[in-house]
Amino acid sequence: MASELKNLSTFEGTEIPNASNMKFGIVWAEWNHGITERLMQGAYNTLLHYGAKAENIVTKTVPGAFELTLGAQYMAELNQVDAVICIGCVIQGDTKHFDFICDSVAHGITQLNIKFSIPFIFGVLTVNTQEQAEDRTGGKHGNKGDEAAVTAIKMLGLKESFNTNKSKIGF
Ligand code: DLZ
Repeated sequence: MASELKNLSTFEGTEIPNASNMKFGIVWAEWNHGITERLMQGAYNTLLHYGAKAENIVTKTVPGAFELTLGAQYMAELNQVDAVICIGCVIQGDTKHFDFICDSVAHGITQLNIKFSIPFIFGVLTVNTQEQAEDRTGGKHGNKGDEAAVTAIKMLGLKESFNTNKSKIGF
């Protein structure tokens, strides 16, 4: 994620593979809908921008960030996607809910990466204020949905690079 002084959504100096033969799932949370919809749109449009076909992008909603893990698992099991982008926004409140939800979804998505061996991207804002969320959904820090999409494409490019450079001595 971008630091306070950086907008990583410009992708300067990075090579981004063509996504025309890649299939993506986007699972996004309904909580903080105004924010998550912008993240989802950013991710969706960025996938198209790098060549993904609309028919190869499946989107589904879940109630809140806590449900992203299971929603993403369903997406991987039932939709034969190459990568899943998980989108949510958790805003700090007065209780400990924030910590439990953030820990749970970060841990859950990490486990999915390992279990399925496909990229599950952590496109979840964990912010203190609504303003910080706005800054990261088309504001001064870009759109983190765009970054999540580029991360998914890059991880699939990485996977493909291993397929095309297989060891000649059989490992
Ligand atoms: C309950 C809750 C709270 C307090 N805050 C958020 C939030 O900021 N962002 C979010 O995506 N979801 C929140 N939720 C809902 C939980 O993620 C979950 O949907 C419920 O606890 C039901 O399991």
